[in-house]
Amino acid sequence: MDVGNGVIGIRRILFSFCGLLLGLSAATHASATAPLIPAPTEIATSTGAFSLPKNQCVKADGQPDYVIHLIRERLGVQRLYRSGTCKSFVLQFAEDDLEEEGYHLTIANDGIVIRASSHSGFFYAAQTLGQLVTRLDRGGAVLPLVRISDSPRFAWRGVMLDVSRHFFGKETVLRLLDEMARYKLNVLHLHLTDDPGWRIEIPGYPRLTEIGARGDRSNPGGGEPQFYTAEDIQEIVAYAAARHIMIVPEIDMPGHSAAAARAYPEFFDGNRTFNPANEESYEFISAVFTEVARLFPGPYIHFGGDEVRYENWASMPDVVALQEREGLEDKAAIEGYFGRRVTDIILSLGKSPMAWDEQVSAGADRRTLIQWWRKYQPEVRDQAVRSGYDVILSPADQVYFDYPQGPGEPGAPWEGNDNGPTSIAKILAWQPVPDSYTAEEAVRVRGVEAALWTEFIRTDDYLEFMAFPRLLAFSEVAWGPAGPRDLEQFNLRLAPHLTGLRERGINARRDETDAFRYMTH
Ligand code: TNX
Repeated sequence: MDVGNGVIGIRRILFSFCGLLLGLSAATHASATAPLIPAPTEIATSTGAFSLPKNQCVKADGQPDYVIHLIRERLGVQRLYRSGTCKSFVLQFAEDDLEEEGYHLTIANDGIVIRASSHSGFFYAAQTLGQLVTRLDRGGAVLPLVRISDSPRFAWRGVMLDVSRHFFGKETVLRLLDEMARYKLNVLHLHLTDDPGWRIEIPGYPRLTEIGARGDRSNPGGGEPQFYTAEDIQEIVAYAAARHIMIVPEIDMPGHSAAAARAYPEFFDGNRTFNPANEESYEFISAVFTEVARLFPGPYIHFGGDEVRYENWASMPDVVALQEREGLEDKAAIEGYFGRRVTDIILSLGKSPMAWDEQVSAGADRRTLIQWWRKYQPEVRDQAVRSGYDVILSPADQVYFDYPQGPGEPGAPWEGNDNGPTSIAKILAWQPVPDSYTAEEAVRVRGVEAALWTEFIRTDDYLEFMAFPRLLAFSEVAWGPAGPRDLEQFNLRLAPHLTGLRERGINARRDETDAFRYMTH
């Protein structure tokens, strides 16, 4: 049974077929009959289809509300029992000894069986099932006959959204979470603060939102404050949790902090960088992280630590005194001191620190999860891995979705956008873990994260245009197995997803002709 033959990303078929699926076709046909994104680890299809009538018994004992909702909505099932009184079931959830997030899904002539060991496994199986529906009408759902065995390559499949440069409200975040869940992405990193705006309320520091939250990159300091209330955050966190998505809050420091500096200049250097010698700076930071830790139940707090402009420190008497007292050699060492104070605060709150890769040379605590972004400095990634940090990979060239998608298309004009636009082809070609890594080094790579920086993105429409369908290609890298990926085969699978995104009101880019609507420079 050579179903894996010639199929990109499909490793091997583990299952022995029990005669249920006769007429097994080569899995290459899966692109036509099962346009799944991300592609599952293993899939075997057979000819024929299964109809799931609306009025049938579905046994879903123990499944949480959201999985029930998925099954109802995407499969049109009306009668659904958490503890069944029916004699037979057309869809069943069964416990199995699989790895966390993994699942087996069988659609045969006599019904559907989902096997998993955890809620997330059942959840991802339900997402896959939703993607398999070829027709949903008054009679119910029609699905292809398949056997799928699937589990993610990376535990961390992230998306970063910058809500400081331009603010995106709760509704936008919830819509993004829905799409992330559909494509099996499981971390939303919110870049909550930066120079243009501070976007979270902190008790005891009202000026952060009264002053720091005003304005954005298009309208510096102006307009009404734009930020998430504590209730907004609680709603976002709960919505994400139902979809197996963790929220990682980022409060960027000691640089990229002009918004906080406008509100509380006494903790800063006269410009946009914290004063590392002022004990009150750490009291402030402690209050901020205490509230962040309260609102975000996830284990991580990201403290930024990127692109620190510390020129002013040299002329500040208290910083010079600190440097002498602590025996700090240079400004990088002062940055390291600041980082250690901050990681101590985060650790004391029972959270794990996370930071951009500049913190490797600043000597961050080894418990800091490092996010590598400077793709022109692969040695920083390697140094991090070899010196015992866990890393998340976000190389600007492959996964910064503020960069253009095609030649001449709109996008951020920053350096880093080398080797052509950040196209689907470029994303699919990305092999996150270098071949040279040993097995121990490779496990340090906890995952990957795409970044939606918003200096030039002001509207939901444009945000969606930049994010979709690139996030779908990204999910192929984040979830799917290692190895070469076939662009043509991906594009075949992508076509119905583009239609679906558009039907859901998402302004996904279809081709280069769409880009002209957004020509801004
Ligand atoms: C670099 S990535 C930045 C961001 C910008 C982004 C634009 C990082 C840690 N810093 O502040 O928004 O490039 O592409």
